[in-house]
Amino acid sequence: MPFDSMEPLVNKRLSDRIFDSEREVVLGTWPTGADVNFKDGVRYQLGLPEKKQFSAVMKAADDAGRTLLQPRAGVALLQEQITLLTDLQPHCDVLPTTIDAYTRHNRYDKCANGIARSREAGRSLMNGFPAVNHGLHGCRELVEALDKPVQVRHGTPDARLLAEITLAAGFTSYEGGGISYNIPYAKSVKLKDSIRHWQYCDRLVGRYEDEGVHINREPFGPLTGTLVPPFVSHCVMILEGLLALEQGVKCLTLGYGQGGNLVQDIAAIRSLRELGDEYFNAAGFTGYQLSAVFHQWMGGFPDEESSAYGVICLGAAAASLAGATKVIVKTPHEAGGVPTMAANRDGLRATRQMINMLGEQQKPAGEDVALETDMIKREVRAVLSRVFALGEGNIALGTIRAFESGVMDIPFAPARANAGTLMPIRDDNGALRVLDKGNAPLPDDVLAFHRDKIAERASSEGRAPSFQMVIDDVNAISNSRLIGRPC
Ligand code: 8ZB
Repeated sequence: MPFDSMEPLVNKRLSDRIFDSEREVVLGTWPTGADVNFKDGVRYQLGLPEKKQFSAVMKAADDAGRTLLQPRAGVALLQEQITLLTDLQPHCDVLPTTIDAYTRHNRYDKCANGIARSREAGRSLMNGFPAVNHGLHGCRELVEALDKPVQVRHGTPDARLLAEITLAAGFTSYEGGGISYNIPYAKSVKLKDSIRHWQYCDRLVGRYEDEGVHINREPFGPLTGTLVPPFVSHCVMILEGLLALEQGVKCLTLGYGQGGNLVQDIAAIRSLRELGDEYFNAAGFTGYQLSAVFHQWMGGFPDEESSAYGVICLGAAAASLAGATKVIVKTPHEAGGVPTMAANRDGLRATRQMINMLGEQQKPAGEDVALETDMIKREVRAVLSRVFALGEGNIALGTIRAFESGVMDIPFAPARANAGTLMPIRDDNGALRVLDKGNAPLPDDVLAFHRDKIAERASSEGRAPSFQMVIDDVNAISNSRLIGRPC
């Protein structure tokens, strides 16, 4: 039986019976699904050398206190994708394959057309690699051609077929989650459906774990990339982590998108790791592997390449000082669209220079970092305790109810399921604060702290905090500033 969206959603491991019958339907949704053979996938994965296994490479980096570099990269055709990743490989530590937008919407018919037109044009006319259409054999050829671990990076609410094909082909990490790949990416996909489809993806990873194959899973931390306060994304990361662990996932990388204030960014990565362990252990999970990924600035970029390098380098510095396991690197073409290989390489080189210069220095650990870490933790605990209460023991249901009521609220997200009443703003140091809490259940003293910080900025700018100030903040980094000050 396929998943019936009338069934209640529970946070329970999918039974073999349900998973196996659903799998038949999933593999039947496009002809390339027929090539997937789980046993062969396990055999291939078990034969991969450690240097091509995401989980092993991430663990070694964390053990050594190193920050790994990863670009984003995806083009329409297989040979071009092989060339692109082969060229980027010497400049990074772990590889991506960025999936195109048609695949993200399960429009494999449109992908077929995009591939054909790209062949005719002799260049990529798609914004990523259509892995489902290239199928198991194409994806396997890609993995075979490379010497480093490869991750699937996308933005797909229903990523079940994509997971089946890419994991069986030898990809060793899979990005996304039922919240983080719905609310910021889709307008009208029901949260109940995306969470359920991601339970399938997580259970598939759990099936590989049952066979001794460690597949890394990475919830998408930056969400909308637009002034997202750390507590908002941390709540999503922890909920998706708990949902994944329940399905048998054992290797998790929680993410965070750079905010821009160095102290808050360092505190964000520290609190993310500590809160992850706190909540996962409290739920009874042990023996998992936890790491942290820092995304260089995900909001608007300056047009000028030299200015973009400034943004890239601050992100590199923050990732290193925060002790992130991995940094996802932007390019000097960010304002313009999909980057060329050369732009991608240059973003990696700039980042490498910063990481090499900062990596061996002691991490700042002053009282300001401790204060921000504590603040984020208190915010997360306040929101999550309400989510758990709403779910009455079922965090999947709690998550849906939390979005319905605005207890969880992601700034600037397109989804109808998102309240959109929580309004973020920068303070006088550029740290992200809450101007309007919407329905987020933040404690009074925490809100007073936010209010005081915002008042400092209002006074130094001689204007009252307002929606205009928020808009100015949204545009500030594109205009070569951090805080949206009046001119
Ligand atoms: C949510 C992620 C957005 C970021 C980059 C964008 C942006 C998207 C590709 C890509 C290289 C691609 N991105 N698609 N970068 N190749 N096919 O992801 O530029 O930074």
